Amino acid sequence: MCVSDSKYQSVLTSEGMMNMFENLRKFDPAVYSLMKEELIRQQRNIELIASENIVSVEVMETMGSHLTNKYAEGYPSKRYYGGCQYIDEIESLAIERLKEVFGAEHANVQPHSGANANMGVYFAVLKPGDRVMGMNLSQGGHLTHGSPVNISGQYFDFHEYGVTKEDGLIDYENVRKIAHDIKPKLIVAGASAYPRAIDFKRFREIADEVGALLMVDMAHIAGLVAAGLHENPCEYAHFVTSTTHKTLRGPRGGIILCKAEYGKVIDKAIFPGTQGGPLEHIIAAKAVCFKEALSEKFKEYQKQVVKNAKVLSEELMNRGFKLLTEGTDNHLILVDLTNKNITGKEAEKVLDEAYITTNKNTIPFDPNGPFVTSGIRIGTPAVTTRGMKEEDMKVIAKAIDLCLTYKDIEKARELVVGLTEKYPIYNEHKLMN
Ligand code: DSN
Repeated sequence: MCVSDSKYQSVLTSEGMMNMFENLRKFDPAVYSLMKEELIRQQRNIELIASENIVSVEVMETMGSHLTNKYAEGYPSKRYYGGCQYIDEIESLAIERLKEVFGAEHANVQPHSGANANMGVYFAVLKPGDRVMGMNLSQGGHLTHGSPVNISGQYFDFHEYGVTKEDGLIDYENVRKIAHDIKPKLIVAGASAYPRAIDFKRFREIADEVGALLMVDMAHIAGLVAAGLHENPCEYAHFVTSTTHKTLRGPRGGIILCKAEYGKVIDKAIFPGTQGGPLEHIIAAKAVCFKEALSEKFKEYQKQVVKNAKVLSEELMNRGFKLLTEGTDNHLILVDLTNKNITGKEAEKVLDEAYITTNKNTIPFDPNGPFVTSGIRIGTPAVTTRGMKEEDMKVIAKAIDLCLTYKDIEKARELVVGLTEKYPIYNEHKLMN
């Protein structure tokens, strides 16, 4: 759908975000105009994808900087290239800030993504064929936690654990039983579609009982952990991996935290083990993100993310939606659509027509496959960054209900546009909120 630019003048005029790209506009109008369309989409839509967020202008400026010009293979003060004196300081600053945010003993800020971070830990401590445990992908886990289509599932002998059919919560007794049966070398905890707090202490107890190492992938909840709203896995896990762009609200990238004794082996596994030159423009933007994460404002933001998710989940349940675990402790909600006579794939499409962006998601024991699914996953990080609060969550729940129950797209769209016009994503180069 083509949207008239005039409705989005605050975003697109001389004061607006696209003004940052004047040189690009002149040189490459094709890329520029697609970037503009995407900005309009982001401004117009309610972003409910639980793994997405909206970075600050400061993070964005740092990413799009001359730091991309520099090769810096190696680590601060141990590089394979000259001219790294300022890059060394930037990367060291990122490392120190990251350690402070999570109270970690050692930090590596070079992984290009969460998948690379996970691969780094596997490469550091496993040999091909070693036994590992990870959460089942269709019950809330992640591709890189041993899915057979991912390198993790093909190179290592992953065994799955999951949630109970009755309440959708992680079945810790079953985790324990599997661990005792197979004696894994590594247990992977963490999820990409699990709405409840994860008991990392219990995972560590199980790992200790069988002599396994524990890795926690906290990508989804990293911002909540940084703000003290979720148990910190660094207290219990030998290795903690994360992305930096979900609740943590930084640039797209990955990180690894670990106990000091594993620092060397982790660093070697990332470079030269699985990556080449680090992305120093992204590492600098990570440093900016970590500075933001240490602020009071960031803690307030994360509290609001959780409050918003709670209100949205209650409102959806009041409107007859079934939610996995009947609610949420964190930033995300998994809606089970089996009582709504619509698949996840159809729901995602219908919501998108009303400018509500979500993703279809399998629910535990899903009768449909991963391309169709019986659920949608929704999250509050991005809408909270825009400044939306509890009252706005009620409007979002109503708009979702209008789409999925009453099929009234027009009315839902009116509600959505009302909200997105009230909360611009960027205004005079400043992120709202
Ligand atoms: N793709 C991410 C998510 O949406 O949860 C995880 O990597």
